[in-house]
Amino acid sequence: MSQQGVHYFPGHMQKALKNLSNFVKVVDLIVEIVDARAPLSCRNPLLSEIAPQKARVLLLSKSDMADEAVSKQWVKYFSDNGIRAVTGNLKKERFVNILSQAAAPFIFAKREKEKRIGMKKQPIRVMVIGIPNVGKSTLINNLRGRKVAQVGNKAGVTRAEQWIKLNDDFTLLDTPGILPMNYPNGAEAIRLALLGSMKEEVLPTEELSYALIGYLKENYPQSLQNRFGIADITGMDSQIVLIEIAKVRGLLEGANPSESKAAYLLIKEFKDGLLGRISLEVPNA
Ligand SMILES: Nc1nc2c(ncn2[C@@H]2O[C@H](COP(=O)(O)OP(=O)(O)OP(=O)(O)O)[C@@H](O)[C@H]2O)c(=O)[nH]1
Ligand SMILES: [Mg+2]
Repeated sequence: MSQQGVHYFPGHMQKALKNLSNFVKVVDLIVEIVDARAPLSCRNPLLSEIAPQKARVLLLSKSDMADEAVSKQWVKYFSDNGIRAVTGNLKKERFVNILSQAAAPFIFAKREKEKRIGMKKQPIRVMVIGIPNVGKSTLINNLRGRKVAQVGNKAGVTRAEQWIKLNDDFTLLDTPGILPMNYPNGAEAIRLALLGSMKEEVLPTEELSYALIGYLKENYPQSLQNRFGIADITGMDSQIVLIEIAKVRGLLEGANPSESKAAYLLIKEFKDGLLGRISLEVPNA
């Protein structure tokens, strides 16, 4: 996965970044969400470096779609680098306890201080940040126990910040996804496009599908067996793989198998997690 650089920074992200630097002043804890399938590529330096003095938890979302063994390696990798990291499925597991546990020392310190200065109990303010489509709003809904924030499997669903009161201990801030302005490393941009964190128009679907097939060939050669009946793609030309997919699914252009329709379908099935548990990067790769 190495292509030329990509420049992409929509106007609403510029505004969101400016807002963030104001909000960050009033929050106690930052939850930075990254997709477990490519956690390093998902870390936006504009966000990772914001307010380094504030307490932070790195949450690797979508564990149900990632390669379990690789996710374990990632959690260890971040812990080894002094970053508190947890992984999970935001649609299934209850995260309230994880949040309470992560925030326990801050709650304690805050309550002590309030007592000392005779102040009324204030909730811990938690800001949820990350690039688009990693599950920020899903986490908010998960914690709240019902749908209070809009979610969707595409980039840019949340457009404005929103405070949500959870209970006496927590208030949450949902924020719009923000990407770095430049991707000098095209491979990172490809990963983010495959995760649905970049708008589909930014990178052409066929280019993406070639990158994905190339990666699967080396790392998950049997991943197309279940959905498309292609037993092993090792040694297969990427174009042939697309033609096979087109044949199996009856995707035609005129009388011929359509490579572009197959590319679109393959990417969609990957994004929906239908190809199985696949991670797009491993630590120190
Ligand atoms: N399978 C799975 N899907 C998830 C998980 N977390 C979130 N999703 C899905 O991922 C998509 C994006 O979730 P959102 O919560 O809208 O993401 P966001 O980070 O708020 O995105 P923006 O508002 O666009 O920045 C939705 O289709 C969610 O249902 C998870 O842990 N597992
Ligand atoms: Mg959102």
